[in-house]
Amino acid sequence: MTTFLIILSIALAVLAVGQLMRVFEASAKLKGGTSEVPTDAENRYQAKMMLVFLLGYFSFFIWLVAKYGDKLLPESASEHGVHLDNLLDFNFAIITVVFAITHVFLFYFAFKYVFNKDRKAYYYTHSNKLELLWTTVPAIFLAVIVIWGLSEWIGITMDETPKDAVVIELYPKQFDWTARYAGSDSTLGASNYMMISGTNPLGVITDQTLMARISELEAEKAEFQAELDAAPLGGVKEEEMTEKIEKWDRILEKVRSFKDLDLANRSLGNDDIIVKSEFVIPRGREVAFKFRSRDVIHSAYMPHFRAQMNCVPGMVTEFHFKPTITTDEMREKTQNAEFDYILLCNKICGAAHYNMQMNIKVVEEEEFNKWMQEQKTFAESMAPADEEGTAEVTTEDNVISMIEY
Ligand SMILES: [Cu+2]
Repeated sequence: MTTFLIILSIALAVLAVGQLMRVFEASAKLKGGTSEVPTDAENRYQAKMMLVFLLGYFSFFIWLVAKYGDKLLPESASEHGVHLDNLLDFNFAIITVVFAITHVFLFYFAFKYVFNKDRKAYYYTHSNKLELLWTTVPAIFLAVIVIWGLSEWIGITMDETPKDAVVIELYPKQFDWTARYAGSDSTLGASNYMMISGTNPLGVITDQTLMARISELEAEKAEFQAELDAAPLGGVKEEEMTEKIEKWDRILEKVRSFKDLDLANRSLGNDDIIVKSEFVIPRGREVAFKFRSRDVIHSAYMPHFRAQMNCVPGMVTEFHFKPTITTDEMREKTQNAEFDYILLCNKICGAAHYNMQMNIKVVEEEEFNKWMQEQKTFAESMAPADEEGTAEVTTEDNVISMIEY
């Protein structure tokens, strides 16, 4: 309501000023005193106002930079982030210099060359030298910016990741994130969205999940079959159930084909570590991120690390970076005991998009290794609650007999 009233008052004020101007013009015409051509005094007054505006404009600009200049981005906490900040500063420097020069000229010349009936304008049409100058100089600056930016981009997306990198998959869905560590073998286990179930939110393919998924799909199909058998012939229900069964057959066929992954591949996921709500990364070691998406396009944004990547359904995107400041150090630097690094979704992906975030904790390497040891591996977390110890890994024979019964 307040906003509406403010907008209404502004609109009315603009209207009132417009009407006043018309009254003023009409009365001036009646008096017959003013002409359309301004007098010399009026011109000199306008010229001086140009200088006043120039000063006010720049004072305001300097005040803005002084007051809000540090509000752009928090301190960078990754190695390449510092380079990116330098690149951004380089851009700002160019923009500021050009902005200052052009605007000083614009308003100062309006003042200096105020109308004078004894002066004739210099007729000047073309200069090859000038053309060359204002084409080449910006071209050189643009080339520097593009090559600089591109080399940073290649550095975090295409350069080979070091062997000792921590490999983490970030898996978004509407509306949360799940992180999966590659575990001791540094390789993420195979995965597929058709494998996703209540206990396997990322669809990781291991012998155990494959068996479970197949029997789950079989059971669901049997349920649909029972409903189909009970449905009256020719009804909507019959059509619906037939379609469902056909769909389930297609999924089953695909899921069964995962047995073609060799045994080694089906065991890669066993040591993976899946965490929610917060993930931990070590300072000073390269972290290689891989992104998938379960539903729509999301975007993994980690502002403190100057990193952002789209997460696209059906493909894997990736980048890697090296964190340089631990969470504890950052808390000290920012004088904020509650500071946390954060992963945000930066693509408006639906109603609860705003809530799609995950804390990131940067710790020293020893602490990271200790934390990793404390986490349950995927195989352990899949073990039924009534069974003690690690999950039993099924042999290939068992899987195949399950699949081909
Ligand atoms: Cu999202």
